[in-house]
Amino acid sequence: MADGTLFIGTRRYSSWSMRGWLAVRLAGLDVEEVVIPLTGGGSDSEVARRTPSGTVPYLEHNGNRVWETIAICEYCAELNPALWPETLEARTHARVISAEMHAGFRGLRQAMPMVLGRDGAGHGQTSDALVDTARIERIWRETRAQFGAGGPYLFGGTFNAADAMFAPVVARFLTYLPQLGADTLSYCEAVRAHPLVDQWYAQAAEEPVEWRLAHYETSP
Ligand SMILES: N[C@@H](CCC(=O)N[C@@H](CS)C(=O)NCC(=O)O)C(=O)O
Repeated sequence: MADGTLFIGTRRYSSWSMRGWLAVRLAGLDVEEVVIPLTGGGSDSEVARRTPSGTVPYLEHNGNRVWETIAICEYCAELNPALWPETLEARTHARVISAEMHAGFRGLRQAMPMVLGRDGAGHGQTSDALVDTARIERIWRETRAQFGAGGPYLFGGTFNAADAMFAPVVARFLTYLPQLGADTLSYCEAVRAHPLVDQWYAQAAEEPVEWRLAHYETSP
């Protein structure tokens, strides 16, 4: 029997679920997955009924109840410290940029919603989204320059919780194709090729088309 349950939303759309799922899988937790098709929210939605905060991801594990993606990452790192880098300096930076991701980039998130498999080239390039894009490129560039020697990820050869936090941004960049530096593109390719990210995409592609929401498929 599994040690708990991870509640996630439609894989095609749910960027926060993707992050939480990656953290849980990186940590190797044995949990059953429950996918709740997203319907656009509301107090009577299934997500609202089945989770404390009315949001996914939501993790129940060995009696612990964890919501908020950044808290799920921290919980997973308690059980598998390799989710954060080894040195205090790198670990601090990983937490800082993950917190910045968790709290920010609203312009990008609104204009370029995650829609895996959609051809959105050229869409969503509002000025706010492009400001966020530039900031994210800078974070990735500086992080990799300082901590990423010897591997394709933010902190080198190990895909960690910080990469998980930014994986849906990679998905957005690959969908909407804003103008990006060569170093950004090579990071995006590495993240997209990671086996867990690839598994998430493959499972998203198998979701019923009835789960699709016109709002995400056609806008902005
Ligand atoms: N701050 C939350 C945000 C989670 C969130 O907004 N999740 C969306 C799906 S990506 C959600 O559950 N929305 C409610 C719904 O669609 O019913 C976190 O970090 O986990």
